[in-house]
Amino acid sequence: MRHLSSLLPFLPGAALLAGCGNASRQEARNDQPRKPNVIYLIADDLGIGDLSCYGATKVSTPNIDRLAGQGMQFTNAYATSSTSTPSRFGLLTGMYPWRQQNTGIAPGNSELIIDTACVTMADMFKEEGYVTAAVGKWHLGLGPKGGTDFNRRIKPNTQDIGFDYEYIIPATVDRVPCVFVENGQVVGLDPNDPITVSYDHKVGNWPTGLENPELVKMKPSQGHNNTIINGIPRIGWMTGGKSALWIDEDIADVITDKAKNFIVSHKNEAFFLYMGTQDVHVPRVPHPRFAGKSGLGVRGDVILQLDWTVGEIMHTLDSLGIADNTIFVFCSDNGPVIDDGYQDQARELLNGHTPMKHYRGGKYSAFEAGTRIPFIVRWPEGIKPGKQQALFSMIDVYASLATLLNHPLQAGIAPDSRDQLNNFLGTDTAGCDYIVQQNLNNTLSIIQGDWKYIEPSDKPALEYWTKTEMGNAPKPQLYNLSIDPSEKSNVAEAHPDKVKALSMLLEEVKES
Ligand code: NG6
Ligand code: CA
Repeated sequence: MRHLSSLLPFLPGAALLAGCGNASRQEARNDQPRKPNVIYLIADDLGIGDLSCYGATKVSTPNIDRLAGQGMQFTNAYATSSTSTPSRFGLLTGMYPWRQQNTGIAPGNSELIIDTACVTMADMFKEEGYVTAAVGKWHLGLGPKGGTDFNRRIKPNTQDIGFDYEYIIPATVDRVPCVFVENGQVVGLDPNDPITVSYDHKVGNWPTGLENPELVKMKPSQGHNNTIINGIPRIGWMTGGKSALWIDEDIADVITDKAKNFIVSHKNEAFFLYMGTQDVHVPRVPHPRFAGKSGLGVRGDVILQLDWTVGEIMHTLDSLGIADNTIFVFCSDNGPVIDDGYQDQARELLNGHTPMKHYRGGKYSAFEAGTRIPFIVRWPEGIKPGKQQALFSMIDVYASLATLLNHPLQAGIAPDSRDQLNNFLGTDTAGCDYIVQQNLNNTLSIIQGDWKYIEPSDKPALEYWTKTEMGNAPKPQLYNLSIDPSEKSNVAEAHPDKVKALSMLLEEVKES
């Protein structure tokens, strides 16, 4: 383990002094150097318009608002990708997901798609002496090539890529198997009732949404008609593992509890907690204490549930007296979607709520609502509260935190992640030179300054199920986001030089 004194220059006293001018506080810190804890909480499919701190008026998120009020709230932050698996892959590996095959939306029995030889962000924290955990939605696969065997200790798991502890939902809550995995073992599994999972054909004789629609309590609108678990038809077929099945209403409570327990158990050590909530992904199943509380139907209710989760984590930090020295990042993995496959009345009950704000597209899309995300960083000891309007991408979190920890990244590690520490802390308002995003069809776009270029694509203009505008078009697209944030007018023909410069820059990034 490194000597703590080597971290001193990286506790951002210098950056802070300019902001708050509190020299005595800084000296006090220097007397007791401690590595900051890091909590990275990634919500699922949460839109930039879903939080009151980002202007939502139909739903109130007081805990996330408090986090934003006490931290740096980004208004121009992006995920690398408009779906979950690639977005999370980019964050944890620091490599653009489109550089690797098999980084699309992973089935529930996918192999671990991060190579165990890869030095992940969690590995970096471990090397720095942190204790690390992954809790909640995972969606990066588990087990060897050929798929996951849920009936024995699953290897490799997150513990082979830098996490000391895991308590995870293997994929998404709409994909089988509907079980938690703790340190490689399915929680509560009866060995006499082994689990079988398939994504190509029916296994076992449990009812499916297709054959027994009368048994479902939440009807599908698209897909989602395979095995019924807890009255909800899922993607994929499973049988067995009855005693291990989760209860959808309790998932937020279970994973919040696991996260809190991890924090409490490691309050005296530096820790890194990566937490993925299932909220607000479909199926949206709030606990009864949130059901009906938002007035916007279940989608609104699970936003309240998510806000509660954030509040619970914050209260835990407060009660342990460790909030000041904890970097708490809150964001979404991709943009919002309203009907994502179940008839949950999300659209009918919107009541004027705008998850996408005024941005075009949504989850899956190359347009802004696909990847523009809420992004908040609170660190009372290191960040003066404010709004950060600079361009920022999640791909840069890894290298930025490496700089914070004074952790050298060897060549080839986190290859696409750039040090944007001052951007991350809000002291550099110039932001990154450019950022690159990916849609569901691997169409790439690049933003530099006010300009956004979307490369030509022959893929469909609308996503098949959700009818989301994908941003795919056979001709190059160019938008000036400063005057046209809703990407209404493609000005590529009027600015051939811009198109050329940005397409060349994008090609350079691809080839680098
Ligand atoms: C889609 C699913 C959608 C969701 C998504 C993954 C259908 C019709 N749609 O294929 O419901 O599960 O995959 O979402 O099956 S993500 O946020 O995890 O990337
Ligand atoms: Ca997602």
